[in-house]
Amino acid sequence: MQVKLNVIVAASAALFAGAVSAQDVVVKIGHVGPVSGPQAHYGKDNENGARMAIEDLNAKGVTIGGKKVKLELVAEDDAADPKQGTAAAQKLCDAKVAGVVGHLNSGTTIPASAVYNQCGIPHVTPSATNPKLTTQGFKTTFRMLANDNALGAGLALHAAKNLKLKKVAVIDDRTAYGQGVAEVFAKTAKANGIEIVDQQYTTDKATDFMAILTAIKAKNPDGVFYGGMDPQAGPMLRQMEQLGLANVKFFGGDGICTDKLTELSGGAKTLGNVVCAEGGASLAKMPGGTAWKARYDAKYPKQFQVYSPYTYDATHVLVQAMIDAGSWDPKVYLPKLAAVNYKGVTANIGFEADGELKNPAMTLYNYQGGKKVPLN
Ligand code: ABU
Repeated sequence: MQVKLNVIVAASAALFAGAVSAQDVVVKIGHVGPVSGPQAHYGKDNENGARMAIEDLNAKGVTIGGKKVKLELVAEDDAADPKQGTAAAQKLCDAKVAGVVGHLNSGTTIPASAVYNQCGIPHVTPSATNPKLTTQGFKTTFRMLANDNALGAGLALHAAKNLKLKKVAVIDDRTAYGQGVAEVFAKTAKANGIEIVDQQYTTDKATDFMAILTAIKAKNPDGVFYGGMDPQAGPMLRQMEQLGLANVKFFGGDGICTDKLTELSGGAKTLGNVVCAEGGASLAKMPGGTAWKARYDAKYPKQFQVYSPYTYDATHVLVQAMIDAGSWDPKVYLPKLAAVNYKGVTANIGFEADGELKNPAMTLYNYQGGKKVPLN
């Protein structure tokens, strides 16, 4: 049955890649994220993390059920588009990969999760944070970090309790992630005495925010929350500076919390007003973060964004479950994945019954001199 699932006897591959012996079997692991379009920098970073894990595991040698296996990454691009996301998921099902790391966006991961559930292949998202993902009852879905209930609420509490803000405007990009995290922020902010003075909407393709920022300026807020990604947050920060919103705090979830935000905000001083939240520990506080990041930077200079440590760990977690089960057949190793206890670079990883990470951390950041700095 395993041969039918996902294994290619590698005799023919060995003709092309001398490193593989005729006895090795190839176990395919999928990765999906946007490696084209405005979010390609996130997707490439994620794919790099998964590729690095595969290379490390192959270099160390992996034996599953007494067979020496060669892991192979099958990388797909969904361009952050829900339709392309489900098409990529179906392609990976058809290719009979053993498991999938992905997708990156909530808007692609939620519909793709139904495809993986249907074909019985586990997927582990390193970055999609919309809480709905794990409420669908799919036993094949797992998440590597805290969700937007933690991120939106953590930012709102910081705004209310630590920064003592009174009036905040909310913008979101109408994606599953942007809308969801903005809703949690607004609800928690209101419950903690902050008035939401305006609510505006944009898209994950927009670059001109002058009209909505002008409307917001008229409401005189002391903070703006943006639910969305950095290709919009960067220009938004520049345009806030142009409009004289220079002293307004700017909040966002993990989607804006990238190294690239510095470049995309083009030297705007408003970058210094940003507070963003990520659903894990800072690299310095991760069990293996600092050493791992040094190796990543040597391999992929200037490509680090946010989630590659999580794709690295997600790949290891899938393979660990296969080793524990002695099989790469998803039906056989899925219970081991649900019960996994793996010491990763990012955390000690185990999953709740719904696929959420057990005991996720959360870190707030700001930008000091253009560098992202953890606040806790
Ligand atoms: N977590 C922010 C970026 C990915 C997403 O959830 O859409």
